[in-house]
Amino acid sequence: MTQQPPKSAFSACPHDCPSTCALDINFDDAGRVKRVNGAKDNAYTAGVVCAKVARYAERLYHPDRLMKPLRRVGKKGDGRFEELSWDAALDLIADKFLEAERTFGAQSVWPYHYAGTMGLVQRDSIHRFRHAKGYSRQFDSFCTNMAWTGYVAGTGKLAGPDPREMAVSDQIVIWGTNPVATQVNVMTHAIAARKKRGARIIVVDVYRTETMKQADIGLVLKPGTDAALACAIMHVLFRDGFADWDYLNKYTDFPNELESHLQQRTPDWAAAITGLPAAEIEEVARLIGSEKKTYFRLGYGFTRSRNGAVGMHAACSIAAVTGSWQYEGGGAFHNNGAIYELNKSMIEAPDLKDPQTRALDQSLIGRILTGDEAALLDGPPVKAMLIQNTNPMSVAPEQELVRAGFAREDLFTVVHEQFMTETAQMADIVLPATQFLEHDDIYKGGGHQYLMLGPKVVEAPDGPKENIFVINELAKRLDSKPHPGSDMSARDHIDWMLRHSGYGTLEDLEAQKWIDLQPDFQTAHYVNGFGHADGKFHFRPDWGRSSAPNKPEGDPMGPWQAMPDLPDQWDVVEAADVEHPFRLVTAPARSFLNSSFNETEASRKKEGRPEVWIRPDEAEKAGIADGALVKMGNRRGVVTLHARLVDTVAPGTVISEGLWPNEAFRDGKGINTLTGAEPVAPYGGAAFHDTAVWIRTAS
Ligand SMILES: Nc1nc2c(c(=O)[nH]1)N[C@H]1C(S)=C(S)[C@@H](COP(=O)(O)OP(=O)(O)OC[C@H]3O[C@@H](n4cnc5c(=O)[nH]c(N)nc54)[C@H](O)[C@@H]3O)O[C@H]1N2
Ligand SMILES: Nc1nc2c(c(=O)[nH]1)N[C@H]1C(S)=C(S)[C@@H](COP(=O)(O)OP(=O)(O)OC[C@H]3O[C@@H](n4cnc5c(=O)[nH]c(N)nc54)[C@H](O)[C@@H]3O)O[C@H]1N2
Ligand code: SF4
Ligand SMILES: [Mo]
Repeated sequence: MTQQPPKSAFSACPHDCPSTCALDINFDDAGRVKRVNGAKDNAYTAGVVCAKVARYAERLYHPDRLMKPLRRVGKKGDGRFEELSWDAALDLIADKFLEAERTFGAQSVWPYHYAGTMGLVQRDSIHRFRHAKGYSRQFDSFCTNMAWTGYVAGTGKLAGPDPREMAVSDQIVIWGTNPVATQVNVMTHAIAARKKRGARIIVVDVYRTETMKQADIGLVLKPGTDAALACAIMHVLFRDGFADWDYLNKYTDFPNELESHLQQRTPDWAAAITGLPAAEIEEVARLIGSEKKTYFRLGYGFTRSRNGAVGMHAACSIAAVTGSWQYEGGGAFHNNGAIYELNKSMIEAPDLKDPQTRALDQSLIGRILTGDEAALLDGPPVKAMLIQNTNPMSVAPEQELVRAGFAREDLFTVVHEQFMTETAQMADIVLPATQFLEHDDIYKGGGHQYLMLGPKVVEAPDGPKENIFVINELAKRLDSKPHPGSDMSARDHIDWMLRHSGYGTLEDLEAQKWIDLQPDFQTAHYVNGFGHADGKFHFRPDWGRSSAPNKPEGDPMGPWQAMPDLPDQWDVVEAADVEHPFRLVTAPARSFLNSSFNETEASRKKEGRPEVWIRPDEAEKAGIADGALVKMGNRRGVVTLHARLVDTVAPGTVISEGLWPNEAFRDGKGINTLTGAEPVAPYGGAAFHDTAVWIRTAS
């Protein structure tokens, strides 16, 4: 009797998105994945996923998927490869890594990874590999540093009110995030609150996004001025009697100092900085003051600036002034990272980690590969790399340097990938990777509170292998320090981690699909005190000494000593000047996820072409016509793309949505040619939305 293929199966979305949706995978009669839906029985996903994942079959069965290991035969980057067997590829990689180690020391090998999959096993096993060999470590700085640091500076902990409570709020402030594009489920719960309770939705962004179009009130401010807005809002709250003094006295550190400090931070003061009318600031402050059940949903976007940590901390402070933390449907949420408390020691092998080994900053990859001694932390050059789950030739800042670095003939690069990305094109060896439906893993939601199983639901084609296979096979060939985790399958790892974290077993999770780890109300709302030792919310952060989750060992970075003591506008952004009159924000595109999905036809069609959006009055002054091909540049480089005139952008600001393939640009250079990599204070991070540029019609 032949077995009938299943009609559906559950999984979890592996992509780098706070929503981490619970998925319901539908198959056709031949057992091929057909349509991906959101799981209806998961309270956060609530049956909704984004369009790009709904049509996952396009990515899974894409004709351009990598299927065989490849070896470079042409010059670096010219795209000529020949096939070789897995064994031959792994042996060759081992030879080259050992050679680099012999000649330049183990730290000349730099395993480099990021969050193309958020699976804890497939993403993080690379740490076990690096620690077992003493290879260079990586300081993660692409994404979360300023946001997490700023939030934790206030709360003392990276966790907040149950994200589903948005649905019982009377007012939701969506600040510096564009959830319609970047985390669709926020909208599900916000719209539910509006439908059921008439909740008001307020959105703060630097242009009129799709999210703002759905809001009752939209504030379009200049990039990097969020702290000024937050300060003026708090000024009004104190001035007009909206501050909850009982709460402030019990739960916060320096409320009186904050009140007097804010006396000069009037709506007029903020209007001049943000470009918002003072009356609009007054009105929003009054609404926030009069509605106790105000839920602040604070995103990443507004923290991708040189003053981003300060901006996050200031926005987060508003909820402490009104005391909205006390109420169901109130408080400020950013990410729930701290609630999971997982024992990942079998995956990551921290016992093998040597703290003396350097941790190279992932955003500085361009400088590192081109031999910048400061970026190399005065250690040996990087001679060999294993890259998994990331596409630095597109997503990393300072692309001119990144390109020059990867073009080095003396750099041996291995890229384990699903597609022939720009980074894979620069590789010496390309290894084909499975997609999430073809391997087992486990995921935690940043924007919610579930720990979720993402089991393998289809067989991989012959060729692609999962990350942990590459990690464990290389460990064997490289004479690594032994570690029990290096002989375990993904399922073994999941089971071990669950058991050692007090969350049952893999078998239990297979039956349950996910575990709801939402702390109780008292904990999530900090009713028993905030996460700092004194139990208070800190208006006066210990910048430079605080225990931010991304805090590296060693000293804080950037001009951290100049950070303001109390919430304030901090003028350290890359300001416009006569040569660079515009401020560029490289916001995400709805149909791409970072550089993922930019290989799918449907996503490219929806997005159109690489563009820069400019206000008509400002374009006219610069002599730029709607639809014109323009050059946009600064000291880091120049890109060529089309201009579109829109009146929905903040003054002096231009927007370029999405990480398009580099080849979609006229001169083959992607948007990160223009962005800078220097670490933001106090714990690093790349200021992707903080770039001064000039724009001219291309001749
Ligand atoms: N469709 C899609 N979804 C994604 C991604 C994607 O690329 N595409 N990326 C994923 C990843 S890795 C992450 S980390 C999350 C991030 O998701 P978000 O938290 O939404 O952060 P960003 O995507 O960086 O930017 C969000 C918004 O911030 C705005 N912004 C930029 N500068 C400022 C500012 O100074 N002030 C204010 N108020 N707003 C500002 C931008 O215009 C943008 O609309 O999204 C994930 N989801
Ligand atoms: N200009 C600009 N640049 C940005 C941003 C921005 O807003 N503007 N956002 C930044 C942010 S927030 C982030 S997080 C980074 C993200 O940057 P990346 O982490 O590089 O994310 P992706 O571009 O999605 O690339 C992930 C790659 O991993 C591959 N992949 C997926 N799953 C697997 C797997 O299981 N195994 C292997 N081996 N490979 C896999 C995918 O095919 C894809 O090519 O980009 C940053 N860059
Ligand atoms: S919204 Fe985010 S988590 Fe959900 S399916 Fe889309 S990419 Fe995945
Ligand atoms: Mo990110």
